[in-house]
Amino acid sequence: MKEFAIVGRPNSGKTVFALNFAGFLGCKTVDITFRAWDGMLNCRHFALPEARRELCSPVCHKTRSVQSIILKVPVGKTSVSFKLTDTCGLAEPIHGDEEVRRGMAQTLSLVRSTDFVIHLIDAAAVSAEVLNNELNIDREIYQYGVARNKYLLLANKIDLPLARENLPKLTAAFHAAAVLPVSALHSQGFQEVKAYVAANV
Ligand SMILES: Nc1nc2c(ncn2[C@@H]2O[C@H](COP(=O)(O)OP(=O)(O)OP(=O)(O)O)[C@@H](O)[C@H]2O)c(=O)[nH]1
Ligand SMILES: [Mg+2]
Repeated sequence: MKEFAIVGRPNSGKTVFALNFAGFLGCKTVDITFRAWDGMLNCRHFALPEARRELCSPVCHKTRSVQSIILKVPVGKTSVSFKLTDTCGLAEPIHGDEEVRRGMAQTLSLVRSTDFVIHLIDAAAVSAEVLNNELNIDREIYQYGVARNKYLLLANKIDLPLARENLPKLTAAFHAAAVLPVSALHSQGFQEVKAYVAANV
């Protein structure tokens, strides 16, 4: 089964995307497997609204380890299972909290082993740094993803006017990648994401 890893900065909307995409694919409930940095597994069953309440937050680094959901996407006359894995957000500074540092290391390790990278950027929060500095974490994920080929960039929070304003700058700066505008919160642009997933499962 192919794995699709959702990566990006803290607060870019990864967990909202994972849960609402599961809803878009027809799930009312999800079984989430949490894998701690030391390999400890824990599986929990959630109704989607409950998962959103418990796992999403405007406070950075809400997600601190990988959490996976098995989903199905229609392909032709059949449907194919895939693993959608949400991750601890990546950022440049060495974080003061050991759990976050371990979570980020786990994300970096997953980026190397996963079949496909879905990179979320908060399009309402793009700075000159994100657009131009090659040492910026978003540009590093982009360079790595483009080189590996199995990579999709989602310009998230496109429901916000600032995000729509920034979109042309983002697509120009990340021109070697497919950039899809989405609103994880409102499930906008999900049909296009689904087509990408179906083409790569
Ligand atoms: N307006 C808007 N807000 C969004 C969207 N997607 C996510 N958010 C908000 O952004 C905040 C962060 O969302 P999360 O999904 O928890 O972000 P994350 O990337 O998982 O963050 P970490 O777990 O901390 O790495 C929440 O307050 C969400 O409601 C979107 O498409 N539009
Ligand atoms: Mg999260």
